[in-house]
Amino acid sequence: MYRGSHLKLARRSFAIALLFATGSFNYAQLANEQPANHPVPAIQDTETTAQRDARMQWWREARFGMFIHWGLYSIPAGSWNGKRVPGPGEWIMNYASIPVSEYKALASQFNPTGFNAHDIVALAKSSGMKYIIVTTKHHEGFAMFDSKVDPFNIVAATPFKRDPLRELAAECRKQGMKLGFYYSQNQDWTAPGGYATLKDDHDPQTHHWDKAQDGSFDTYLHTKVIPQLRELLTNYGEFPVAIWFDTPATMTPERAAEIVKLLNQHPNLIWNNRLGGTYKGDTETPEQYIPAQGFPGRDWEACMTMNGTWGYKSYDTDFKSTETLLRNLIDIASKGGNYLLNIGPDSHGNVPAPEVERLHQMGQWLEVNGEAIYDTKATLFDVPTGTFSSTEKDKKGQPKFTPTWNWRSTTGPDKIYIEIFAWHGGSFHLDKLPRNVTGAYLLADSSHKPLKLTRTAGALDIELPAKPLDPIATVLVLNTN
Ligand code: FHN
Repeated sequence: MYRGSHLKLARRSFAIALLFATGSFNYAQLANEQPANHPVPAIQDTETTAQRDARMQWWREARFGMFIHWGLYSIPAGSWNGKRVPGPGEWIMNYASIPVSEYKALASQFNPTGFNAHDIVALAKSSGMKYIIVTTKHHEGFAMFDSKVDPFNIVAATPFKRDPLRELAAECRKQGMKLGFYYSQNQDWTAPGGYATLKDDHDPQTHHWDKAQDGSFDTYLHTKVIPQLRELLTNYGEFPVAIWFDTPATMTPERAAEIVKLLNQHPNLIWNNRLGGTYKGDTETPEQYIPAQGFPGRDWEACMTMNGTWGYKSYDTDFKSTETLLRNLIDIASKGGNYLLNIGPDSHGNVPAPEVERLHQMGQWLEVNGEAIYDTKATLFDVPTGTFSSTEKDKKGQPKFTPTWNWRSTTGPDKIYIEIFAWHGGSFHLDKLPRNVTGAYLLADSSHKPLKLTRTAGALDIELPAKPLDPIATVLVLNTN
């Protein structure tokens, strides 16, 4: 029995390590598999549904947020010693096994004078985004804020000397934007004892590639993570409204509980499912994919890049089209989730032009059609949004899901929104109606001219103009009661 459970544990740890190594770790699965008898109960374990609804309200209404990955990795921008390094830009230190002292030396070159908090917040705003989550310390271990705890930070170690978080917080306050902080609690490649994901040329025991990384994880937790989280939670006024943890790996329930004690002191805070140590947090966080059915009964947020990297990579120009990004937003909203879309500013603090361009275009669509996205609920239609392959598997070994892009639907209290991608003109047919429909119009038609309805035995046909009002998605509104 004892031996068996040990074996199970070993197999499980191995599976987790493998999943991390292959980059296909399913945080939600880990969180859901484990019992909720935490050493320290989190707010989520004790609050009532009404309290939870009140806490989550702004987040549920928001639907669209900006992720910002910005750190020292924007200097090498994907190349080291003249060679292109595979993997996302922010992983360059790990992928290229860069020694700690060499990596830390990047700080003395970091002078992003092009950074302008006003412009970034204004960009998020004009794109229709309602909140920002910014990396305050990514796996590289560099604090992008004024930290008294560790001198490896943007104020103490760079010629820039400014605290971008303070500037972002001030602008978010001014422009009415919510601000949350990403913090890599487990991985830290420059602090002794910080965890690192294993790669081929790392020491298989420690996962390290430099002796300077060796040390005690618990010392790192107590001398860097917890004090820095305390700084982040107390130095920026009403912000952060959310904390975004990442790659929980070696966060045991006891370690996570120490962080939860701190989080519990901020009862309105929202935090995700990646703290680790059995804590489920508030939100599921599918990364780079949209689940076929969302996460019924759970709040969730799909985080995605516009190209193939989170942190800036000078040569990654493989940007998704605005059409794809807008479809993603609509698809996610139709499944009751939020879209956290990433930008990766360069080492001067500038946001790459293709990202700005796409965000502006999304904002233009939302300006007209935002009513169909913000503060809506998931679809009421039981219509598949794609097909599962009987032969191909996805990264998690599940049947591969391929979305179809005909239409999606989102729900308001007395309206059903139908976002039509494939416009056939003439008419739109619905077999079954989840609510009684009293009228219809197109959201982009400012006169809201009523559309002709024809009912036949429970089905409904809505007469549509020959051409769509938007080349990507035209929203049909059904008034319902
Ligand atoms: O390793 C990180 C990665 O760099 C990025 O921050 C993403 C964002 O969700 N999270 C991790 C991988 O899951």
